[in-house]
Amino acid sequence: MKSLQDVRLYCFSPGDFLMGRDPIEMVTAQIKGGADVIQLREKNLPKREALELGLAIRDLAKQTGVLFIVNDELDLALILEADGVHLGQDDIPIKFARPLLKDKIIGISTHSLDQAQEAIDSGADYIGIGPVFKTETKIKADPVISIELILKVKGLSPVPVIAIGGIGEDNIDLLVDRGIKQVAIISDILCSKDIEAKTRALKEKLKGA
Ligand code: 3NM
Repeated sequence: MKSLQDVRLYCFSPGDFLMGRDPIEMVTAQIKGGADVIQLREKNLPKREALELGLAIRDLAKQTGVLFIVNDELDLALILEADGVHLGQDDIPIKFARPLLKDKIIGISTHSLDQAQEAIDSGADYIGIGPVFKTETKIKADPVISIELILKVKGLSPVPVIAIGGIGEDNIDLLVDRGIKQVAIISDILCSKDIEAKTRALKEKLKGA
């Protein structure tokens, strides 16, 4: 299994970007292209369907050594024996999640220095920070943050800091050139016609970072 420190490219289940395609093929393509993490993020799928999809992704991730993280839902993370959970600012606080998740990974979305510091203080295993660029993917996205803020958080964080929001092939170099080499990407990959090639191209850029 990959360690969080080694994660370069953090990827996602199809969510609203399914567009008539096969979700398992979409995840497989990302893994083949070099995804280090797959997060089950299905905000609009009935829970039972999310569970079924999660079981399939969990098995794929286990076979390939990719980390499997469940978005928001502690019960699904436990049932699916995921490697961990990703929590937002409005989800269950880490002090309540930790006793249930024990030594599993807990990641937290943050959008400011204060939130990042709080996540570190509460024992998050990694921090998501964003949005780095404008994004249409997240409903009610927070204001765009600066690259300087990411660098500041990276400087004070003992745990990995993963940049997210509006990142794609057109702007990833702006991050890579500043030494930011752990990123999460949804739409640029999932909207692509050739998901495997897109994932590979992005991963190559991060490997050079
Ligand atoms: N979280 P895309 S931005 C899920 O700012 C998510 O914490 C964000 O999707 C944050 O790569 C975001 O398509 C959406 O912009 C990322």
